[in-house]
Amino acid sequence: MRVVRTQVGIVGAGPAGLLLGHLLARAGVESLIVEDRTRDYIEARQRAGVIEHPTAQLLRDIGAGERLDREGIVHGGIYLQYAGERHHLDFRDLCGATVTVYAQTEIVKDLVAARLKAGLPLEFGISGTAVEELTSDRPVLRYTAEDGTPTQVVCDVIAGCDGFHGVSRPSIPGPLRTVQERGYPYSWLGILADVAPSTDELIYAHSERGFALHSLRTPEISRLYLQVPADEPIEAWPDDRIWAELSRRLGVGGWTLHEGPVREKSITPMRSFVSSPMRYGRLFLAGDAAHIVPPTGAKGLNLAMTDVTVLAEALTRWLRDGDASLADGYEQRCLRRIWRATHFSWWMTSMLHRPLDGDPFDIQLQLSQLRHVTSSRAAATALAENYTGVVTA
Ligand code: RFL
Ligand code: PHB
Repeated sequence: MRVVRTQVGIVGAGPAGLLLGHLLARAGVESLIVEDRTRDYIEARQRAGVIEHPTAQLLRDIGAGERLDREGIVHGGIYLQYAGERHHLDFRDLCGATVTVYAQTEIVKDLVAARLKAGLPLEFGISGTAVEELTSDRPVLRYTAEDGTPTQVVCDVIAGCDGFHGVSRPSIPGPLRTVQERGYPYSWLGILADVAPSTDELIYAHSERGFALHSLRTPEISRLYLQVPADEPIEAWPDDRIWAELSRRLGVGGWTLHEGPVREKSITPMRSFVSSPMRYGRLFLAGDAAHIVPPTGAKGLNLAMTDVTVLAEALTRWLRDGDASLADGYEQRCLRRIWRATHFSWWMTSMLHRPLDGDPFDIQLQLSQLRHVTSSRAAATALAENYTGVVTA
């Protein structure tokens, strides 16, 4: 048995855990990050593609923005499409902000590289993670290291940054936890394709055949999504069916969708989920470990990053300066932003996805809302502020 001592034991090397480790190191607080997947796996896992203005700024401020500034693609708006017409929302004009297309995989690569370069502890491929003695002064993080060594990390605080399926949230006693959630009867089928994007900015399309999204990763790689029923098997979607369906849903007069080899495809269920408390004793939850939003508003990664920004400041005050007040107020400081993103993501999802029963009343409400957003400057500004993250909660 190996016994290690650190100030903050961080479970999970997703964007939340990696950024937290980075912020703590800058403030002189020690941490150890453990991850049950391999480095190759987390650096290739396809997820978010768009980051908010404040998130891009944060990465620059902490010295992790060099490649983001070189390779990130700044978008000044999005297209909203419905009833066969494509409308542009100009975020710069509406709220003076932009978003940046820079994939989560790249943020993870940058933060992993920075941590390893600084010689700070980050272990991949661990198993059997458990967080224990959470209400004592010395919570313990236990796991088996990649080489098979049973390990015990004695911490001042444990940060559960292990995503929706991690072990941290379920370690809070069930009777103390409350969950507020909403399920959706559809999923997203996502593809990554080796073909130049057929659009300069993202297209969110409402159509009679269901929702479709045209996003991108680089000038050579496109990322596209289709609404499919919640329990859809991926085998039902050979590549040519996916391209045909994308063309139908995204098609408007005079525009063509360029097709290319599909590099990867997967189906993601959609859920809104907010769990409370975000703290139990000396365990703090951040990011997807505490809350999930459907991807339609492009909020999840940004929310994870803002949680850990608040958490890093709170833990620094506590562990370095002896003042626990910010740690005590952690959840309260996060909740307004979490609920703003939860509302926005639910609203975008509800406005754009075809109801499974095709209820004409619901569809008319969606079309009315879309007409409103694309014709009223006030309504468009509300969307723009939420999407770019400059909204006040
Ligand atoms: P993550 O990224 O899930 O990281 C958690 C990490 O913990 C590890 N782990 C464990 N490690 C050790 N022991 C255990 N027992 C462990 N259990 C789990 C996991 O392997 C993993 O490495 O959570 P984090 O850091 O909170 O980050 C959250 C974001 O990943 C997520 O919110 C976003 O990807 C959501 N999202 C989007 N967000 C945006 O802001 N903009 C977008 O455009 C956007 N698009 C998306 C998305 C999510 C998607 N999917 C697949 C859910 C598009 C999609 C399709
Ligand atoms: C993505 O590029 O993966 C992406 C973009 C916007 C979203 C969701 C996902 O709303």
